[in-house]
Amino acid sequence: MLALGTLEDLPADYREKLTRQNLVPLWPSLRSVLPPGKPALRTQPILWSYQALRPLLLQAGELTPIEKAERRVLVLANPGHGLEKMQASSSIYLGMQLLLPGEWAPAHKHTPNAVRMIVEGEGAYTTVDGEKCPMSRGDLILTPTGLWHEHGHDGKDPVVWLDVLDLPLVYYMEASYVTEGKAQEVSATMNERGYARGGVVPAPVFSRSSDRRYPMLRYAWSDARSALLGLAESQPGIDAVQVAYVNPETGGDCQNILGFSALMLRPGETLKLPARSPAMVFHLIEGGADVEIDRALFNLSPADTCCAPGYTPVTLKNRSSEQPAFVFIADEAPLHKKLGVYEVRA
Ligand code: GTQ
Repeated sequence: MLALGTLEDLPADYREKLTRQNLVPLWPSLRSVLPPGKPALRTQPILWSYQALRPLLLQAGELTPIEKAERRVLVLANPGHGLEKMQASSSIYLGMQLLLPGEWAPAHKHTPNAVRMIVEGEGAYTTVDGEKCPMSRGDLILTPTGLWHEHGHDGKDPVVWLDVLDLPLVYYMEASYVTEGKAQEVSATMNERGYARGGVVPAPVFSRSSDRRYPMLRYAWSDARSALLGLAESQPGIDAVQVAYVNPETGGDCQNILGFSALMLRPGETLKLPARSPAMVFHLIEGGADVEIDRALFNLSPADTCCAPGYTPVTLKNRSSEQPAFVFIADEAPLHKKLGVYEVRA
């Protein structure tokens, strides 16, 4: 590829004239905005150890009352983007949130989509659009764009969950904002029970519940886990024991921008994922797994979280030859597919 002219090749007075007119020559920057063959990836493979972050999160509980935080979160930031950007990847934000017994994180709604993957503790709940969603380890709770949500805690021990938002993208779009609200009236709880059996959906004769853009807000881990075990048993030849969190009315991705799935690594299994354009996040729910991303090798213990840049092959390995390992995955695939830039490389 031909070397192009640089800024320094241009006379200083010409450059000043361009600047005064808010003009920029393309050719000195062409190779950096359109690098050959593969994007320049800012996202680095990074591991966030739960054992290392947990004491710091609990300390935040002592240092900062909930009223002074609104959301008491330590952000899992990727140094490749600069920590202050609070990004795990170009479009994924990750945060570990702590709620102590009796605390309440007040109602608001915002344009970015969020999900929560519950990490530890019992007795907390998120109320989303009037639906009370109890939290237990491994449950996935959606708070899609524009829906009111607040968090409460009636239990005895600290509750921690992983927030996954498309905030970096929505912020970049200059479309990120919040609206504060009053405590919601609870009008439903665990609507997802109507979807607990695959293949049948609520269909009352007088109204179709598919009118709701987000019919399912809570995905119980007990259901996802038993679906994975059932899949492994019924289809022993399957490439990957993986289930996607979908909108049960449409079968499509449960949210518009980020995709979510759960993966079971069978005892002794090594799974090679092809290089795909979207960045990915792996959070270990149960078991022990090694994740190889480029030249990085991470040994994940339960509640550890790591991220992989796009266009990079990833190998996941179950460390146990006796027990399955369970991994929660978030990725940018729905975004890439909608925008037409999705790629899988052999
Ligand atoms: O719980 O609503 O990690 O609004 C960041 C922004 C959590 C939340 C985050 C939020 C929330």
